[in-house]
Amino acid sequence: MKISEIKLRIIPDSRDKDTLEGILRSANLEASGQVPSGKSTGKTEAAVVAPQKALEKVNWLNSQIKDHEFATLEEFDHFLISLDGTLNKQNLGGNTILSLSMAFTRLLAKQAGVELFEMISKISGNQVKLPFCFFNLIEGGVHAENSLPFQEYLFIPQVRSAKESLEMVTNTVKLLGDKINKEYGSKEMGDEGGFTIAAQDPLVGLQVLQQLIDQDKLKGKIGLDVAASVLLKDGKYQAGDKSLSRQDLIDLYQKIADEFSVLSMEDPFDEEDWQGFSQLASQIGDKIWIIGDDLLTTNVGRIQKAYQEQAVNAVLIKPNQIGSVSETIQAVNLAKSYGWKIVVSHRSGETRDTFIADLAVGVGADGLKSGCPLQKERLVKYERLVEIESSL
Ligand code: 2PG
Ligand code: MG
Repeated sequence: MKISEIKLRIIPDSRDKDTLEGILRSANLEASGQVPSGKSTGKTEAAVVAPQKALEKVNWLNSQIKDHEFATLEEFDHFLISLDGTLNKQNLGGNTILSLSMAFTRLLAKQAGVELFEMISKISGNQVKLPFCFFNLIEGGVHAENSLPFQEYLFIPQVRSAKESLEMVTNTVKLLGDKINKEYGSKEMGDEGGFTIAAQDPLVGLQVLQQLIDQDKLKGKIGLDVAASVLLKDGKYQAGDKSLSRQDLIDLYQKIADEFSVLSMEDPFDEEDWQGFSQLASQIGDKIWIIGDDLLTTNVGRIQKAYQEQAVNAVLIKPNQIGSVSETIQAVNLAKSYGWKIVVSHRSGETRDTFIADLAVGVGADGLKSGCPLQKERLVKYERLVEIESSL
């Protein structure tokens, strides 16, 4: 495929911050991709270039790309990656490259007359599968002021139907909001549209969700994203008013695993605390998904290291952490070869692009984490899953 024109546009994200939309034209086809941005970011993520700076490179990009023929997504991505010429994509920005890489994947689907998820399934060599929905209902950490120390309390319906999962949560969020308001007087929402709770004890978020599960108002399990990198200060983890050592945290997680219906724990330790991850994985990894996010940054090198260290049994996949679709797929396939669970994820600053829903289905992921459906940017991804489900 030849690209006749590259365009970049600045659009607002869910936090009203500028982000990029990349648009590609090939003959009479056009496709685009919008990129999100994170707040609790891993240190080894691809660089983000200011959208205004990215726009200044469009003419140059157009001059470089004309006359090139791309047979595959990988060829297209490698072309941009080599134009960038740095290890962390700091010249063009992972955001610029990813927006164009998403657009190119959509062009391939359009050209072949297939759905995006079908194209991703073909490119990645994986069978299409519907993921579990990871709904972020209660927020804390850096995504919510005056709330719990852990970043996300997720509810995961244990049904492989996006339609049923979304209905269950939509029918219960009002009840949850009223309960939190009555018991804790918290009214604010977090960055991803979830509720906040003005309390210091990290167990409170778990207790609230567990009560709804015990009353049969919610049918499923709980997931946690501790996002522990932001908790580590001077060698100790600051969880609310408590200062915890690695061993204290391991004991806390053991208690949580024993007392609550927990399916997954994401980033339970700092991104360089490999020992914490390995100890926890050997202690409770046989029954809990230990998910690496900031730890792994969708990066094959870090995923390999985590395998050697036996640090996790699951990976969070965020395309903008690595900055292209083909590298994202490589990360998924490597993690799959280790037998790990795959959870595709949005970022805390999101757009209305639904690419990750197709990605999750196309690579056959086990989960899709897209925040709380009360916020439009999050809802559209779950709705896209429902649409895909009804087409299968
Ligand atoms: C996370 C994400 C998304 P952020 O930590 O998993 O929920 O947050 O995009 O801020 O890194
Ligand atoms: Mg995370």
